Amino acid sequence: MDFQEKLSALEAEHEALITMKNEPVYCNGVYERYKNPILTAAHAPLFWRYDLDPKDNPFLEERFGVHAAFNSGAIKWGDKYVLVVRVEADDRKSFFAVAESPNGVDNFRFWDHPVTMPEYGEPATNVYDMRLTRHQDGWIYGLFCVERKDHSVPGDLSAATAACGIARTRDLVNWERLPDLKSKSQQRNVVLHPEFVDGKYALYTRPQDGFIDAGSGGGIGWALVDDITNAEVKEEKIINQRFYHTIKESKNGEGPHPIKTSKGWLHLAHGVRGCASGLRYVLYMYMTSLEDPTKLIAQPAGFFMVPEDEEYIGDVMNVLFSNGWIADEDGRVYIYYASCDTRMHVATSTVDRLVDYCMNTEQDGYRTGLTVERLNRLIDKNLKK
Ligand code: M1P
Repeated sequence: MDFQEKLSALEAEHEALITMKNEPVYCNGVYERYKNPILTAAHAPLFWRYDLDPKDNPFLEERFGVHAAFNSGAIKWGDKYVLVVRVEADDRKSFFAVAESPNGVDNFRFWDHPVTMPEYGEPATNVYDMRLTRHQDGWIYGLFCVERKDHSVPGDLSAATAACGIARTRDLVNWERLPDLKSKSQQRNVVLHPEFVDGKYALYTRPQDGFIDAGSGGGIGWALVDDITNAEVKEEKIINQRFYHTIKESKNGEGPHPIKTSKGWLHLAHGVRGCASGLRYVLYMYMTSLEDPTKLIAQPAGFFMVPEDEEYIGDVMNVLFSNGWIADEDGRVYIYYASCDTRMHVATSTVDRLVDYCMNTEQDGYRTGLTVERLNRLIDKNLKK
């Protein structure tokens, strides 16, 4: 095949992948999963990966490797469903890129250029996991993890620090970088609440002792901030705790910002526990009060979603992670989740079904006897019919 034939074949294959129709495959009453991942490394445009000049690239070799497309923030943008995707290059560095779909479940296409994120302070070694918030103040904020080398342990090549980067935009193209969040501890999974609370910006935080370990950080925290252009965590209250022998024993983290419903704020989060095959990341839900967003009002037992089938396999096995969802005007909810730090998927539900799930699924009793009692209550109710 000559250069043009090879390129035409690649283009046809790429277009077929992008335009592949997606269908719901499974429903447990709470949500539908979909047949195909919605974004993978192979969705990256060919003009990101190949030098398309036959003179400079006669063998049509890949010149820039895109390895993964995962952990995406999400926002409705006009009538489009838009993700700010964590794209990871072959060199392990990730960056943000915007992809849009006309219907939220397939036909996701990357915009031509990745996001050029301005630096703040020491340039980041890596950035990832952006949470998007259309805030009451009129800006769209992106909060994300900024990873830098930890210079205090020069002999340790893996030593790193995690901080919360803050940027804002009005068009998802031009970003104004604000100072990183000041905090006594390292921080990852920081999320901006969409409304002012007591006239202040409100953050979901995740204090952690080290880069990986949450350690003494008790769970998902809450902090009020006077000035988002100089944000500092002064006081932090844990609002969703880790707990022994649960799906969030090792750590947890807020997903996207919560959805406001008539019954309370609806939250999606990830919980992590250790097992023989490493850390297992699953998704779970909880709700907080509208009057007091720090007050837990519902926490269904266990996980909401876990990796299934091919979702188990990837760069970092046994991981589901979500930092983006979209609640449409008609009450439909698009839950964007990644599997194994490799690819993006969608699940769909509605606000009503998710609230019902949270309000009517009993909570964890923290011991097996209470789990059996919970099951027996349901069995007895059904058998009485
Ligand atoms: O590899 C799984 C996840 O590990 C981290 O999650 P957490 O912040 O809870 O420790 C993040 O690096 C996340 O991006 C990744 O998906």
